[in-house]
Amino acid sequence: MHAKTVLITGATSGFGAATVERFVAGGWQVVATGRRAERLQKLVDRLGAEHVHALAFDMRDEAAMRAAIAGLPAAFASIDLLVNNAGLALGTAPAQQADLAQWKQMIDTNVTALVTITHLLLPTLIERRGAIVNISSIAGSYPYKGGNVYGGSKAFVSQFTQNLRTDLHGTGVRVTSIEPGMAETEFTLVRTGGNQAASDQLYAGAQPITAEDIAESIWWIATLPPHLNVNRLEVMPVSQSAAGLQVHREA
Ligand code: NDP
Ligand code: 8X3
Repeated sequence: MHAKTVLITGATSGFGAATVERFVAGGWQVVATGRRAERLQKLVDRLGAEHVHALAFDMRDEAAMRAAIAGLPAAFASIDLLVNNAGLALGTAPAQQADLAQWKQMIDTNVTALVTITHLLLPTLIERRGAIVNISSIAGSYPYKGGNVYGGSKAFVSQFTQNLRTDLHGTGVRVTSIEPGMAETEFTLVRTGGNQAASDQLYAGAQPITAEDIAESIWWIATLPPHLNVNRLEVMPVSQSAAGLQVHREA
């Protein structure tokens, strides 16, 4: 039996990098994507070029994405699983103070690029009765201050996942949305424009989800018997829970 192949977007850090490790450990072929080519190369050097193939491109560049996937060597070209993980939050300001360019970058990455690569790989995934795991977020279900477009983009990912599932009815393709809560990765560093102190402060004492926790969840979903589909998986650290509604009163 041939090894299965997974394409993981956003494999240069956090959930994506941990997922590369998990699937190589499980005997899969891995296509690892991201912008930071040197980080991808380190994965290839450590895990072996026979197991990991690096594709460095910006997810927002559709031509680069198409060229990279069209150029996959035969040993990595038959994708059984697409893990749509690349994504980001930018800024924590309320909508009325937010930067429009940051909003557009989140939509371009979290929404437009995700649907583009999904559309591109759907024929292969259908042919192989494969699977798609989309990394959404609790931010798509629970509003919080400063979540504005990030949360909106993740609500799209969650609903797109369920709509895909309906459209793919009868194809055997499995589709899952994973919706994690607070997880310690480079996420907050990126969101705050490189503020390590803010990142450390957010996670301090909270025992957040780890990248390995999410990688293990993806592995579990991918290796369930083929008649089972996890539609959505919401995961939080025990230290995190919903905090309710707010009321503004005129003075
Ligand atoms: P990281 O910042 O550690 O990883 C994000 C990954 O996305 C990086 O590999 C980055 O690669 C890639 N990426 C971002 N923009 C682009 C782009 N334009 N082109 C290609 N790749 C891109 O964060 P996480 O691991 O935490 O995030 C992974 C996913 O999980 C995201 O979708 C995020 O929204 C989601 N999530 C995170 C949570 C958390 O609390 N950490 C909770 C819930 C969901 P590079 O910069 O090299 O291009
Ligand atoms: C990341 C989780 O709660 O910081 O998607 O938005 S949260």
